[in-house]
Formats: sequence, structure tokens, C-alpha cells
Amino acid sequence: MYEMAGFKDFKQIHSTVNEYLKYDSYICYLHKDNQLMFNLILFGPPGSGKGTQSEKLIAKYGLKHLSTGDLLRSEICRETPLGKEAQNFMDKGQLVPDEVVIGMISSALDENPDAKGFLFDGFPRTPAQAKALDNLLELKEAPIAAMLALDVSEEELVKRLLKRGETSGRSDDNNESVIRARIVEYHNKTAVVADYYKQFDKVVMIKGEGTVEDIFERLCAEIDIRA
Ligand code: B4P
Repeated sequence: MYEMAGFKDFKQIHSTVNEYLKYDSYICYLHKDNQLMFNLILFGPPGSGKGTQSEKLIAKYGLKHLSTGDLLRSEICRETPLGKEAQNFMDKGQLVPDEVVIGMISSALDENPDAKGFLFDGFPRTPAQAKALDNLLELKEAPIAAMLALDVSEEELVKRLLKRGETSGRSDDNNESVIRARIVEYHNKTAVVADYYKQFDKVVMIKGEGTVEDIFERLCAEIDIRA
């Protein structure tokens, strides 16, 4: 019977099956790994809905949410030296220095070795941050699957942020000139990050105006064809 299957003897069947099992478990490992690390960037100007959509996306896809804005605000709240340094920049609508933010993300990745994947919200915001993120993810052999970029007009951004400023208590939301400075900072330093990911064909533009639910559906449609 084993001769019909092309094997010389049981010894050959045994070693072939063993090879197959080794190979098969290797495939399983890669498959499991690929599923474990599905990394996305949610990109867009201040007020474009990154935080709002992130909450819904992590609930649906089980990703770990990493928002540099939230991490920085938590440092400010705890009055740490890092928080005190960051507050000076944030109050003026400026970006916090790269080394501070990259260090925070690096620690957050190390603290979550079992994450199924990460949703980066508000990071990277400069080309230097983008390159640092790629290097960190390369160590995990888990590159960015896509950058989902929310497109919203400037007047809508200002309107949303001023509205949030009425209740959020965020010092960078209740002053129109600080909000406009954040948008200028976005155009000067952050918009080019999309060009960095465009060279790898990873940028997906999403219309960021409409109801929160409509925008969520647009995002999910793009994620589902990549997951
Ligand atoms: P972030 O915390 O990232 O905040 P953001 O860009 O202002 O807000 P986000 O985009 O998440 O808000 P959302 O639209 O969801 O940054 C704050 C500051 O931290 C930066 O200025 C910078 O100083 C510093 N910082 C953070 N990351 C950094 C980095 N990587 N490098 C350097 N510095 C960094 O919400 C806005 C409002 O719109 C909400 O009130 C929401 O309810 C509303 N909204 C959302 N979707 C809507 C919709 N569809 N229709 C109507 N309203 C909507």
C-alpha cells in the first residue's frame, strides 16, 4: 500500500510525515503571527475624528489603542517631568519633541507583547516618528497594514474643536488661535507623513465628514479588505 503512495518503506513515511508536521506547524506559526499583529495608523488633522473613531475600531477589531495625545495627557495629569515638558508645547498648539513621543511609543509596545495588533492614533506625526515606528515594528516583523487618513475641511475642524473645548477642559481646545496653530503645525510637519507611507502604497483616504457612524462604516470597509 505504501509502495503505491510512492514510499519505499515505513521509515520513509515516518520521516516525510515528520517533515510535514514541522513545516505545517511553521505555517501555523506564521499564520497565527500575521493575525496577531495587524497594525493600523489612523491619520488626520486635529479634530478629524481620530479619537472618536479609534474607540469604535478597537471595540470591533480588538486592537490595542495607542494614542500619543492620551499618553501625553496622562503624563500631564500625573504631573510627571515628561508631562510638564509636554504641556509647554501642547498649550501653544505645537508638537511635542520626537524623542519624547518615540520613547513613549517604544515603551507602550514593550508593555503589550501579546497584543493582537495596534491602532496608532495621532502617531506618527513627523517623518522621524514614522521611521522610528517602522524600525520598532520591524523588530516584531509586523509592519503597518494601512494608514487610514481622514479628510476634513479646516472650518469643520475648528468648529468641532471649539465645541469640544466647551466641555473637555482641554487647554488646547478652548482658544481659536491655538486650534489654528495646531492646524498650521499639522500642514507644516505632519501632512508629509502621508507621503512617507504613499511610497509603500499604504495610504487610504477616507471622507471624514458626515455622521460618526457613516465614517466608521467607511473605515471598516477598508479594514475588512485588508484584515
Ligand atoms: P491629540 O490628542 O492627538 O488630539 P487631536 O488631534 O486634537 O484630536 P483627535 O483628532 O483625536 O480628536 P477627534 O477628532 O476625535 O493631540 C493633542 C496634542 O498632543 C497635539 O496638538 C500635540 O501637541 C500633542 N501630540 C499628540 N501626539 C503627538 C505626536 N505624535 N508628536 C508630537 N506631539 C503630539 O475629536 C474632535 C472633536 O470632534 C470631538 O469633540 C468629537 O466629538 C468631534 N467629532 C468627531 N467626529 C465627528 C463627526 N463625524 N461629526 C461631528 N463632530 C465630530
